[in-house]
Amino acid sequence: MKHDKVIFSFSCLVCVCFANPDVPAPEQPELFLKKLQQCCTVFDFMDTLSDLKMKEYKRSTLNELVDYVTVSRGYLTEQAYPEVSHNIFRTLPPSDSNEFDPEEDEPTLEASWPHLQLVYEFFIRFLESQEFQPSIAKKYIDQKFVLQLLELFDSEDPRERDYLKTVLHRIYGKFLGLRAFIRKQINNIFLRFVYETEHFNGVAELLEILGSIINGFALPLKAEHKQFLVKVLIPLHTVRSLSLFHAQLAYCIVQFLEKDPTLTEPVIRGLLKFWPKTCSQKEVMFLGELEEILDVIEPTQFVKIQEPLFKQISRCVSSPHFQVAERALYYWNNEYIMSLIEENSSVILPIMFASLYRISKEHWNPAIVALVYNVLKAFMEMNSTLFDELTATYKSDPLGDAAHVEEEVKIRARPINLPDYSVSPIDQHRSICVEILLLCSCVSVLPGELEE
Ligand SMILES: *[C@@H]1O[C@H](CO)[C@@H](O)[C@H](O)[C@H]1NC(C)=O
Ligand SMILES: CC(=O)N[C@H]1CO[C@H](CO)[C@@H](O)[C@@H]1O
Repeated sequence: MKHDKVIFSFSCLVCVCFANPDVPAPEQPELFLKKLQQCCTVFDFMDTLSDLKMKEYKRSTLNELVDYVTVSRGYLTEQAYPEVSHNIFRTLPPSDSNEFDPEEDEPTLEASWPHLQLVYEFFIRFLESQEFQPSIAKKYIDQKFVLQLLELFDSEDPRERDYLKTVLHRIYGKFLGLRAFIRKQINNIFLRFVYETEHFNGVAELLEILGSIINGFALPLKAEHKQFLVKVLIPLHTVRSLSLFHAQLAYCIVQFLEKDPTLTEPVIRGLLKFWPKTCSQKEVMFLGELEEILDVIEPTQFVKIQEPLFKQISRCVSSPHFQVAERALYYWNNEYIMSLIEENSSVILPIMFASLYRISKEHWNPAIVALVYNVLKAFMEMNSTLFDELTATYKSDPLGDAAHVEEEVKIRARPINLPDYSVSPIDQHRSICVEILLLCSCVSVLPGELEE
């Protein structure tokens, strides 16, 4: 709740410039300042019965201020940006349970939200105002301000994090001198998150901002950015709560690879290195991300990584977990991946064949067996000579009559209703793209060149 006060103690002073156009000019700044001062009173929202009238009064005043800052023009003079040295942000309330698990527990919602939301709203409009001058405001919106802002991303309240995301994005867009600092601090938050705490609520939001930042990186990429990819983004995959930010993380990774395809090999090797050993849910996420990467991979890069990659895919196909096997087999429904496999079938078939053959004979799940027959059929059509050679190696196989694999494939491969991946990471991914575009749309500096 102190936070409220903070942004206000800042904006009070900064925004004397915006005033009610209906009031004669000399009185405007005074009136505006008065209203802002009124709003600096902070109420106790934990006590739901106290000060009801005053709370409502403050809410409507905040609303008025939001309107002022949106429509007023022509009052932003240098005197309106006086020195503010103490922008003390509130400290976040301690979590109800010490062991807040964002995957399981309900977040603690911010009690003062009816006011806090308007404070954020006001601040964003202020930053977006045509008359806002970064060169003056940078005295107040400085590194310390950014540090405090970043700390608030740990808020349990997703509504607050959503506003913070917009605030930070606007600041990144307008304050060129703070960009390197912001990236460095996000870098630090992530490293602490991966290697020390495994706890920070705003990882997904920070990744979304990064997604749009990466979009604007200039080529060739700086060593610093590549390091961030390899040393920070890839290790983020090891965190237990990956599901909470995986879609945003995959988006950032793909952004990097679209910028610079030569990073494909280190990225895929990194994913293979951190491949989940015991968590099938995470394995499905990795497979989803790999498919997104394969969707944009260049054939020259694919060739470099195909062997270790398909060894892993072959292991996934043989997984006793139905969803893992199914997700891996689903790749054969992707036309671009099929074309990559086909060009290098002499490498990939021998890697995959043993698993597929074994599953066709002994997997417990008929749906998986059916998918496998389809994959075998595709392989047979790609290169029947090679296929025959491979089946021949199973001549003396105790599991069954290898001589008839081919006939069996012809009989048993048939159209299958493919699993519904409508809530797959790819779709999530699309909605993130939309979010990021929205995030960028209001700032003329974005999403173009974001280097300082
Ligand atoms: C099919 O596989 C055989 C044996 O590995 C190979 O010699 C031949 O070039 C392949 N054919 C095509 C079209 O790739
Ligand atoms: C061993 C092999 O077949 N390599 C081929 C893989 O595909 C690329 C084109 O994408 C060819 O250039 C390689 O010869």
